[in-house]
Amino acid sequence: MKLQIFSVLLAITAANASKINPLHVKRQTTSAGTATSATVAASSVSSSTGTSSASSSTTATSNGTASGSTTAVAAPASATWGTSYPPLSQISSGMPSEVTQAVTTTYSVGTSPTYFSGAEPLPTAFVFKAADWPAQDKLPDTSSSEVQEWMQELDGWDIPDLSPTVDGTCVSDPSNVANASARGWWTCGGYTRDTDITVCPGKPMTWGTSFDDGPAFYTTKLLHFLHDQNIKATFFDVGSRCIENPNILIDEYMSGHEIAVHTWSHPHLTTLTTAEIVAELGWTRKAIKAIIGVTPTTMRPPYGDIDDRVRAISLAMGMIPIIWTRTPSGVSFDTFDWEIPGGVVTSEASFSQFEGILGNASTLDDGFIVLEHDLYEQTVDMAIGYTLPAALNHNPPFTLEPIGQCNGIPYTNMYVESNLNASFPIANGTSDGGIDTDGDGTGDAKSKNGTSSAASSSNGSSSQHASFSISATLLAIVATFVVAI
Ligand SMILES: *[C@@H]1O[C@H](CO)[C@@H](O)[C@H](O)[C@H]1NC(C)=O
Ligand SMILES: *[C@@H]1O[C@H](CO)[C@@H](O)[C@H](O)[C@H]1NC(C)=O
Ligand SMILES: *[C@@H]1O[C@H](CO)[C@@H](O)[C@H](O)[C@H]1NC(C)=O
Ligand SMILES: *[C@@H]1O[C@H](CO)[C@@H](O)[C@H](O)[C@H]1NC(C)=O
Ligand SMILES: *[C@@H]1O[C@H](CO)[C@@H](O)[C@H](O)[C@H]1NC(C)=O
Ligand SMILES: *[C@@H]1O[C@H](CO)[C@@H](O)[C@H](O)[C@H]1NC(C)=O
Ligand SMILES: CC(=O)N[C@H]1CO[C@H](CO)[C@@H](O)[C@@H]1O
Repeated sequence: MKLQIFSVLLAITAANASKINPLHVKRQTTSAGTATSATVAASSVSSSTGTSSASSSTTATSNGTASGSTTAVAAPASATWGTSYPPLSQISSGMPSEVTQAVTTTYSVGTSPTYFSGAEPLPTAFVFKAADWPAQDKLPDTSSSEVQEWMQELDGWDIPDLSPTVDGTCVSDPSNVANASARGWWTCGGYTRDTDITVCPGKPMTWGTSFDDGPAFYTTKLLHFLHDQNIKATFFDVGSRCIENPNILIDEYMSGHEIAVHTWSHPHLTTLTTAEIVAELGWTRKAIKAIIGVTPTTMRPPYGDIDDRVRAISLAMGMIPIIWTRTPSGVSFDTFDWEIPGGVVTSEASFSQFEGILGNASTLDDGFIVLEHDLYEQTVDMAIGYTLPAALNHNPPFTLEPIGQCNGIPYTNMYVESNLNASFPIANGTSDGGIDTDGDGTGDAKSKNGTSSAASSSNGSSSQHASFSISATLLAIVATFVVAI
């Protein structure tokens, strides 16, 4: 609780002081359409109007396709890339940007990862064609044939008929907040279900390490650091970023990091219709498959915004939701690193938050999961310079593992193509043999033979959000800002 109040105060103060819009708008617009620029002003606040995402969507130019190979022409590697970082006090919204570096390792088409068996070879080099994909950083059209096809994956599932939340936050939605426990809404009260992954069970002092919102320009800096330290992590990748930076996604995957889905345009999923949620997850899954040849079996809802409807949709599509740890006393393991680039939280405050997380983590019987990001230079510098070293140098030290691994999920199960476990990600139960995802005490049916065994229709919540727009999202985000996730 203290943690939340602290961040709320910080957020209010900073938002009032600077009139800077929240990061989450910027976070999905900064890199869109600027893929050709070697140096990126990670803190260009001018994009915070929320309109640039729309205009930039046609300019994504990530091809990176040297013939027969999947590697872009790399800038010469600097000796300090991944090892140098600014003093803590200089990690801020206005910090000068370091020149970015492309991936330096070439992975030929047809190469397979060597760290697990049954891995698919890398597919034909990804070539971005605008016509193949929805506009970046916008809700994909739900009437496309792709989305209609993916909707059929919900057949046989008991998708709870919950109306979308107002904006995915607690402040503007009193009636859904009152029902938050019943609908298993994590955002307001931290409600989880047994199907959620939120810790590393039975592995105290183990940090299930992850980074959200890439692959992006400074991800390569983080990858260098992780490589040097022999750390593997889980990357929750945004579809709009994947098609922009395919070689960075390949580098993540081939380097032994786990790849998971983090939606196409980073919305609050509980606000969306069922078809919109399917579209957000489906297009991201498709982008990852197109680039690295495998389909993730795990996902993270942006902002942790999940309820029983989002859960059931995600599981029906074969993806287990992963959030981050919240202690019984309500301390959410969010570093607020994502608020540094917008000038809302200082690097010192974020790091102090992280030290509190490590302190709390030391008392837990389970390992833990923390929210951190690789989208911005600031967040990468915080990771390589401060948070990761703090955990490694802690006495006693923490063990850092990817989240699947710390949950006993082998690499093979992290991807549909190599997964041989019929009960994973969820048992194909009969009408009462599945796992209870909605908390009603009965199993939620999944009929893999295509026969719908559940009563509810697969497209139950189809009321159209016809008026959904970027500006509506922006307003929602501004409204939420004080409720920091
Ligand atoms: C993408 O490919 C086109 C055509 O081959 C080329 O003109 C353009 O420079 C490439 N962009 C990048 C970022 O590689
Ligand atoms: C509250 O949640 C329950 C369980 O998901 C649901 O059946 C019910 O319709 C919800 N009530 C309201 C008012 O949203
Ligand atoms: C847990 O986190 C809270 C909030 O950051 C902090 O006040 C508290 O000191 C932490 N507990 C430990 C044992 O570090
Ligand atoms: C298959 O997955 C289920 C569900 O996660 C798990 O309980 C079981 O141990 C797995 N079996 C094997 C052989 O890995
Ligand atoms: C398909 O699965 C359902 C539920 O599990 C079952 O009732 C039905 O008999 C199955 N149909 C076929 C053709 O196997
Ligand atoms: C949605 O439901 C309607 C009416 O039940 C049905 O006609 C339609 O085919 C369904 N669409 C999908 C994608 O399942
Ligand atoms: C739990 C359950 O019903 N598992 C079934 C999943 O499907 C396979 C193949 O159809 C069955 O053999 C399992 O019994």
